Amino acid sequence: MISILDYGAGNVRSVINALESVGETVQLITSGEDIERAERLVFPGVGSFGSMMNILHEKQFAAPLTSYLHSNRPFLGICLGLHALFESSEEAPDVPGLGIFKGKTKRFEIDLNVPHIGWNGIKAHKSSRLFNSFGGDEKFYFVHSYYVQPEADQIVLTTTDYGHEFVSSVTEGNIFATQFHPEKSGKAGLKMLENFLDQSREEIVPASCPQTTKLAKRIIACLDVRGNDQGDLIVTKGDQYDVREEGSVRNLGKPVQLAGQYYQEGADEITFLNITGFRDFPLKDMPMIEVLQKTSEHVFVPLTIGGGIRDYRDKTGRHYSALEVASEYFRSGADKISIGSDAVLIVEEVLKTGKSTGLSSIEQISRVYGNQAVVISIDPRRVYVKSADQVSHHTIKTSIPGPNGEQYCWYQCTIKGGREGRDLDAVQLAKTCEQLGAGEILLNCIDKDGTNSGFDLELVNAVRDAVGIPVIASSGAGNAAHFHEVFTETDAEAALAAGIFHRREVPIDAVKEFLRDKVEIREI
Ligand code: 1PR
Repeated sequence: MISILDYGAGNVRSVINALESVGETVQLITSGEDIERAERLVFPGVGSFGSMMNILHEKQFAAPLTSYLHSNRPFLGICLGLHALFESSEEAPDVPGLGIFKGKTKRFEIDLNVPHIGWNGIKAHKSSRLFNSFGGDEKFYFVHSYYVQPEADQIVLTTTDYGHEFVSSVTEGNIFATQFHPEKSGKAGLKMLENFLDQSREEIVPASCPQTTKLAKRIIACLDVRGNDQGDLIVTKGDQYDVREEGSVRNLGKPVQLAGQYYQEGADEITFLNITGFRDFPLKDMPMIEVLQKTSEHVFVPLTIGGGIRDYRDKTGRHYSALEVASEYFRSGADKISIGSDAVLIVEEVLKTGKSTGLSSIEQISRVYGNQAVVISIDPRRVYVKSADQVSHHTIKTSIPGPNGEQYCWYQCTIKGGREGRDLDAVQLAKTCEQLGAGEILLNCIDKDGTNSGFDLELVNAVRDAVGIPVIASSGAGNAAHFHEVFTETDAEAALAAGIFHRREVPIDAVKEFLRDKVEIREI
């Protein structure tokens, strides 16, 4: 039996699922007495430091948690569950931490993108049972903007490099705490959880940790999901967003089963897009919630869900906020939500009024769940112009001239799955969303979608250069070399594909095989 400290934010479901998958029985902590009684405790922190500490105090968890930690019973802190152990955090300078360890949590000030999102390695500083059966080249999933700076070197278990070397896990006695998420780190993460649970395992130092760890480029499998004409939820795939073939919605498989298959083949993340979410209210019928719940039971890499995340009023007049919709998704196993149409409308309003309200879906969700949890899915389409000054939008000189020989184009944002073009360009959208609190850009391209002709490198470079948050290149992958191309000719952090994976033309492991020794990737 293991107890999980659920203070109400983020994706506790993933941690429960991961622990259950390695054979553990899980109990949720609901009171201070539960903490006092716990024999083993996992504290998965998600969200922001200040709100986490406030909730710990409000729920009267802080004092029993502190005494639990002083009792040397087994403890595993994850992410904010690591930060909580220190004295303070730059994320909320006026809010003290638990102060179990001397030191503080600092924000990355580096030339690289922040948050640090993705799979990175670890360098062991001492022996531990957590490393049992590890070779040293395993990668783990990180997603954070802050890192801990302990005063005592003796507690450092691992460090990782991102801009500079930082402490990625600490240990003292039976306390372990990791910056990375073992529950989202595939087989290596599950193995680490098993090692934590089994106190009899031998302490080792992995044979060969890297001298410098490197963040891997991520390969993401995307599942566009919708109901077909018979009402079944299926994975479909469009050609330039048209998902119908001879009048019927193309059916490429079942969402939960395909997600499981892609996880086994080495997908670094799975994204579900409910492509008719703009017209259906996601909390009315719950199929996507069920898809997430089932998927997160056996897929231990990050899950993103998009489609229909916006404020909504139902027929009875009841108002649902985008935050409520997102919260339901997080509770069901999502790590990130992606916002498409609503982001366009929000940015249009911000540009029109010159200010943000603080109430938009992007702002509200990122405030509660952290920037890293908010992905903006952009569905742009090329619009050719004769000269750059013909429009007020961000134009590029293109190497792919338009139908009338035009040398310039801009990327028009669309809403409702490409059905409606707006007077807003993708670069402006991405920049404004970053300012509002988005943590990542999922950059689709309607012209390239389903064409197998490669990613739109010009689009990726234009958006990549404009923002400091990670960019996922999407649309057009037709072979493994296209992934190599997008990773070497742009600075995209991740590449997403759908059709080639669904049609088994190029499985994910074949993409990784091709990239091996050319581009930093995660091996499974
Ligand atoms: O607007 O917040 O409700 O979100 C709706 C979401 O659904 C958006 O993220 C939007 O991108 C997506 N979407 C809507 N309609 C479609 C469609 O295809 N008819 N799919 C759609 C978007 C694009 C990618 C695709 C890549 C890779 N699909 O997700 O997977 O282009 O494809 P490829 O590798 O086969 O080229 P909201």
